Amino acid sequence: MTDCIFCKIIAGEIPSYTVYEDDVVKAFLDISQGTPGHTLVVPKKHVKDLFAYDEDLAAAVFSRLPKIARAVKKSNPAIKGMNIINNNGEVAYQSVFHSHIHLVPRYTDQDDFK
Ligand code: DGP
Repeated sequence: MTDCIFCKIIAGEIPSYTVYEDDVVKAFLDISQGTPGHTLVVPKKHVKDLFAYDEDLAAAVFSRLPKIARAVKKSNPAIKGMNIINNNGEVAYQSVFHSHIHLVPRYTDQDDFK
């Protein structure tokens, strides 16, 4: 999709800090760090939201989460836990309409998590 910001990041037309990449997903740091290390896991195929996935793509994308979560956790020993967030639809706070999964590292139960 030509006017999709995440398609442009995947194509390398907009810079991002890549955490992980393979043939199915690209994971990169969120521009707005909820906590340090906040990462977005994005399917390379343009799908709008969860409702648009078929089973094969869902299996391929979501099965990669543990590996990427471990890589983020390993990058900083202070990370003690992680939230996985996936917003679908404007009413659910989705603002970029190319599906993505937020991995939000947690350091303490008092994190200033925006
Ligand atoms: P959501 O509200 O769930 O659709 O989250 C969209 C996220 O995308 C938001 O946390 C900020 C992030 N974001 C938007 N534009 C860019 C960008 O150009 N680069 C990066 N790295 N992240 C972006």
